[in-house]
Amino acid sequence: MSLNQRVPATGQVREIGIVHLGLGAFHRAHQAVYLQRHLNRHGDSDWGLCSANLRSNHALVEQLREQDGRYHVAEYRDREQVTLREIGVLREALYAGEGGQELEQLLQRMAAPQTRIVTLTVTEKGYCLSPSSGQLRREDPTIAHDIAHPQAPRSAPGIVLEALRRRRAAGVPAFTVLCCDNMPDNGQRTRQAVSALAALQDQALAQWIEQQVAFPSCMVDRIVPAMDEESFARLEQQLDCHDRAAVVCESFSQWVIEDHFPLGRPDWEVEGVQMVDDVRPFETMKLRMLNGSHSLLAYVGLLAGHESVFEAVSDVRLARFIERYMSEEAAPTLDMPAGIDLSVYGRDLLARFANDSLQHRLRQIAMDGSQKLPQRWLLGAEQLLDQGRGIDCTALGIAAWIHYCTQPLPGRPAHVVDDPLSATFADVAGRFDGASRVDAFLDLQEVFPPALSAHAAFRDAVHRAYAVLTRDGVDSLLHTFAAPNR
Ligand code: CS2
Repeated sequence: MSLNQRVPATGQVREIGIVHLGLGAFHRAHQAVYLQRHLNRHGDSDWGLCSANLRSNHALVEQLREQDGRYHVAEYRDREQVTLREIGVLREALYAGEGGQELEQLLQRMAAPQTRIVTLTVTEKGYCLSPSSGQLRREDPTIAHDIAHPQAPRSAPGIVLEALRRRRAAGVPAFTVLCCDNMPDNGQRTRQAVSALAALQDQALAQWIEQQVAFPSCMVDRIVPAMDEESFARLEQQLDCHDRAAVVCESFSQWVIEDHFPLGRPDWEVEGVQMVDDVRPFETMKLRMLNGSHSLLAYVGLLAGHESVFEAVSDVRLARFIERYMSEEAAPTLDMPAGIDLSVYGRDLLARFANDSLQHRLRQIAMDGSQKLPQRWLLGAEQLLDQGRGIDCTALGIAAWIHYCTQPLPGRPAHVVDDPLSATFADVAGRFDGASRVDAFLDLQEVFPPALSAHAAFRDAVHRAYAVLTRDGVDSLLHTFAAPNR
């Protein structure tokens, strides 16, 4: 390891100004890094962080407390160049998953006047919205619980709502809610979740939220694989970093935020954050080009026998396939501000995917497909069909997803399908086979928007891909995509 650099955490946090829900690897390697850089630059700051986990990872919270909230982020440009950054801006770590005292502590922290921003990375499913329509899923057990017990909420929208209720009751102005999950119009979606839940409980509160709470949207980007024993061992051996709360990520990082923070915000732009009026073009670009490619690599790559993103893009056939998807099925659906060249963006993405110092597991990306597919593939596919264009790459992706959700991978034992709809998938797999299985999937209204589901050319393309996939295997399909004169 030749060119490595260490950046210690300096500066003094005066108070906690931001509460974050979802203390996962992504938050620690993205938002916390921007706040630490802000603190290092200014020497002191009112933008200290309190971060909480709502359901998973109690052990991480305990670990962080033992370390007084300090941990390291290893940013890999490649195998040779890594920056090891110390983070000290996280002043409080909470585990609110079991209700009780820590949930109360979290709610009090959110209700405190010093808290001016609440950020979230609770994954797509954490908002309890239907992935295809964006409407609140009232039948979701967590939402049902929060309707019955609004003051001891379990869902992210329920917690935000209870904190806002307390602020309103105490005459404290509303904090700004900043969603940092990979959803289209993510601010608007979060507003929808919180407002719909409020409307079921208290009309006056719902109205106050409508008028007083800002929900700016933002686009976040950094590849941060889940940590495993191999990554910890590498940190110890290569960087002498013995830290069980450490995170490994790529050196690239991007954050584009809609500039609407009524109670103020850190001067993020100094740290390279793009503050804009309308984040939608950036968000759609990232969801369809980066995340869309990721999901294709996950389902098609796993079928082709690969384990990681790096391994998958090193397979020339898959690299070609992704290039085609980006140029023929993602880029034509995007309308970008001047100065953004999508072919350069696409090339850079492939170079990022080829970073061999990250062990980004395809199985991690394959999780929660039902929540991810609409924004990554399906909204774009609708647009392409309207323009009379083909959707072959997307159709292969959907066929591979159906395969992944219903059958073991070739030559492998059965795997766990980690998805809120896994029971539905198992039921479909038990009752239908072949073309009728494809029909049952395409009829899932939670995932497929009605117009797309009813589109004959769409259904045909997926049926064709699935038939070839099950008859001839993934290799034969990838071969067609890699052919130069296709
Ligand atoms: C990935 C994302 O797991 C996934 O579904 O596509 O986590 C991706 O790595 C990030 O959005 C990159 O910014």
